[in-house]
Parts: sequence; C-alpha cells; structure tokens
Amino acid sequence: MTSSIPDLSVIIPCYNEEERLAPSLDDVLATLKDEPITFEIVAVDDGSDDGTVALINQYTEKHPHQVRLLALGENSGKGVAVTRGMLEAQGKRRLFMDADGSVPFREYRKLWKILDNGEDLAIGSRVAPGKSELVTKPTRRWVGWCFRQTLRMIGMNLVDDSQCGFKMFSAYCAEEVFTRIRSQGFGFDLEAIYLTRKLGFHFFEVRVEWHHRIGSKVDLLQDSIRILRDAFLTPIRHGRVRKISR
Ligand SMILES: Nc1nc2c(ncn2[C@@H]2O[C@H](COP(=O)(O)OP(=O)(O)O)[C@@H](O)[C@H]2O)c(=O)[nH]1
Ligand SMILES: [Mg+2]
Repeated sequence: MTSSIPDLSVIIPCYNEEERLAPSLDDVLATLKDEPITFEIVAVDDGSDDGTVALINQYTEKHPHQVRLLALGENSGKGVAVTRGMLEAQGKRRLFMDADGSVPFREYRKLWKILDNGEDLAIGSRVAPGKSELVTKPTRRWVGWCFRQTLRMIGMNLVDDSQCGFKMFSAYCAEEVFTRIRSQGFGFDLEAIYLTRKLGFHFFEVRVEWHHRIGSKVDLLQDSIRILRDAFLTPIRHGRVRKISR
C-alpha cells in the first residue's frame, strides 16, 4: 500500500470458513495485484471454532500490508460481522463479499464502474433469467416465492436480489448506513439498502457472475423467516431517519 487510505477495502465475514476461505483470499489478492489501486482486506472472524483464525493469520503474516484480521470473539451473525468490518475499514470504497467466493472477484470492476458513475452503492445481483442452480430445487423455489411475496406485501421489495453477498459502498455511504444497522443476521442487506435510500443516497443493481458453492450454513426456512422479521421491523426502527443534505 502506498497511501494510508486505501482506494478499496474488501470485507470478508467468516464463520467456520477454514475449508472455503483460502481460494477466495487468493482470488482477491491475485486480482488486485495487477490493478492500479491500493487496497486492504479485512477478514472478520465471527467467533469461528475451526481453523479460520489460524488460516487468516497465515495470510496476515504473508501479506501484512494488505490483509488484517478483525476477530469478534463470539459468533454474532453475518450482519454484525459485516457491520464491524465496514466501520473498521479505511478504504474510500468498501466492498463486502462472502468467504465462499461464489462471485469471482474480478466482478468487482462492474461495481467499481457504478461508483465511478456517481452512485453510492453498487449491488451485485444473481438475477438471471432461468440460469441459476438455485431455482432448480422445488423447496427453494417455493420458499423464495413466499419470501418475495411477503417482501412485496410489506413494501420491502427494494431490489431484485437483496441477498447476494457482493456489494460496494462509498466510504461516506458505508459510514452513514452501517452506524445505523440493527439486524444481526442475514437481514442486514435489506436494511442497508433501505437506509441507503432513506438517507438520500443512490444505488444501482448489476448482474454479476455467480457460482453455487457447497457448504452453505444458511438455514433456508429459519433464516428466511428471520430476514422477513428484520424487513418488517426496519421501517419501524428507522422511522425517524431523514435524508442527509449534501
Ligand atoms: N451462516 C453464517 N454465516 C456467517 C455468520 N457470520 C458470518 N457469516 C458469513 O456469511 C457469508 C455467507 O454465508 P454462506 O454460508 O456462504 O451463505 P449462502 O451463500 O447465502 O448460502 C459467509 O462468508 C459466512 O462465513 C454466521 O453467524 N452464520
Ligand atoms: Mg455462499
């Protein structure tokens, strides 16, 4: 890193990711090595009880200027992990991504361009007509359908794909949004988009390449219900939030 404020921070929430994290970190480091930007990677350990911390430590030793570990100590949920990482990060732009590397990191360039165009938040989206492996399983399709209908009913259908773990914020937007986040689990994505809009920032959704990875720890039914509960509470929790005048 040449300047103390990196151009880009990459935040990776990690909960028991000893199996899936290394290829993702390698992908980020290899992609950014040849790009004309400075960067930092903030790996947030969410109280893992496997070898995740030891693995991250190997990377911090090998890449002390690029990789750092933020250890939460106890498992607190993805929302808490991303929030802490976003606020700990220093970068002018801050991207969070899942540890499983479902989105090839080179896709960050698409999000980067959107921020170049003056948006404050770029949202990676998996929505592709008839092409996702997820839509083949009937239970997932059914839960997904109920999930979307419920969001529509409560007016929280803000984007086509709120749950894809690949989003880039400007530092200003990240700080205003993540200091207000209340959802501890997977509901934080929707809450972040809601807050972005309510604070008067602008966002844009862009299709990114996405590959199904085994080892997901998401409980489809239970986590969908938790996300819907947070989605329902979000407008109540943030009723008083007003547009920031810029
Ligand atoms: N399941 C789960 N994931 C967490 C937690 N905290 C952080 N994460 C991270 O959230 C990301 C998404 O998890 P993943 O299992 O890939 O979800 P999926 O791709 O949506 O099925 C990964 O980087 C996890 O390591 C947590 O408490 N539970
Ligand atoms: Mg995943």
